[in-house]
Amino acid sequence: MRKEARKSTVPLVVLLLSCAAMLSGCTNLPATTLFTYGDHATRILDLLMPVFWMAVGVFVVVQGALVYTVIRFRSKQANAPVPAQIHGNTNIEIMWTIAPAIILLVIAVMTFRTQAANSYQPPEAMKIRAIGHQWWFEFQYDDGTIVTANDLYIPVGQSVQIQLEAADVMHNFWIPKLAGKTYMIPGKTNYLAFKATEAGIFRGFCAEFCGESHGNMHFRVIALDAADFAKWKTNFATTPAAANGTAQVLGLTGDAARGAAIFADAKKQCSSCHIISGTVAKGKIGPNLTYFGNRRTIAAGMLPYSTDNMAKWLQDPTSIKPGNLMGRVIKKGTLKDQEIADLVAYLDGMKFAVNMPAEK
Ligand code: HEC
Ligand SMILES: [Cu+2]
Repeated sequence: MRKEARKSTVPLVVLLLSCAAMLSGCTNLPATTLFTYGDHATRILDLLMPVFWMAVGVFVVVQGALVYTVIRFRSKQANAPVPAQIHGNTNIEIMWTIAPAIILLVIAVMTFRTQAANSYQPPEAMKIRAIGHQWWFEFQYDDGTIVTANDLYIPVGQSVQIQLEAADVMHNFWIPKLAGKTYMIPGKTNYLAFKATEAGIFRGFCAEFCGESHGNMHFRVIALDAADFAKWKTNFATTPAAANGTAQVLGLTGDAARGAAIFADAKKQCSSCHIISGTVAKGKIGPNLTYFGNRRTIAAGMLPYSTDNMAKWLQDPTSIKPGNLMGRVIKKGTLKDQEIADLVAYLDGMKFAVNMPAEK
């Protein structure tokens, strides 16, 4: 009796769960492709919807015919004889060859048009270089004068052309609400052009399995109104000009000054993997940490940005993000609590005001 009850509830639960999963696709979740704010993603959606409804039409016709046949021609008596077998009706064969061919042709034409529109590179687009690393994204503006990571700032209403590259293995650049997936391939450059139509913060993901922390390789696109974007760029370009990056030159005091000294200290190794503009830190293995205080997240979306989370990261990067390259050198206990507090004060202090739009 109990066994039977379980048998009948399992399919129901599965059905309800899959309905919930399907319906959740219809709400404006951070990673949905059904609510778009960029031309590239909108063109894909404009292809998806008609194809979806055509598929619904085919489903209804085929399943309708099947259900009708099953009910209309079911045998009403037990041990009925096998009915006459019909095979190779020429008219029907022609009909169900031509009808799908027409549907597929329509879909093919629509697909080629979308592909052509989405691969067009407007010559006036603002050029930004994006490099995929295990497991974070690097962004360069103006031939590398401005370099940041994991937060991609773009202007609203203007086409940007992302020049996609990879430093180690293949990655894939995807911003569900703004632009479709494009590969980042070592030794090859791909181009992706798109335009954000509204200010907002949008989620981005690596969409190609690229190793242990592939699932932890996220980024944010921060689309700012033209004036705010121009301000961001100007502010970023005016890094504290200090050839040797000493605390005095940077105008730092207290914890932050000590943090700057630790960061610059070759023995602590931060400077051999990270760059901070205007300082002695010139390492190219990890993300550029210039104006780190402006970041939205820590370690490519692993933790929301906060000084507490930064301390957690510095205590033991591996426990936060398995396999990450920093964890090979900075292990639990490498940094003392006071050193962590100093580094956090230093990194958090490097920021300027940005008119942040809402998460979308
Ligand atoms: C062996 C090279 C290496 C060393 C040494 C190193 N880091 Fe890192 N660091 C990295 C890499 C690689 C990442 C990116 C990890 C990821 O997201 O996968 C990173 C990430 C970070 C981040 C988060 C960056 C972001 O964009 O969210 C901070 C902050 C940071 N490191 C600070 C430090 C400090 C402070 C030190 C010195 C105590 C240090 N690192 C030493 C390689 C290193
Ligand atoms: Cu990746």
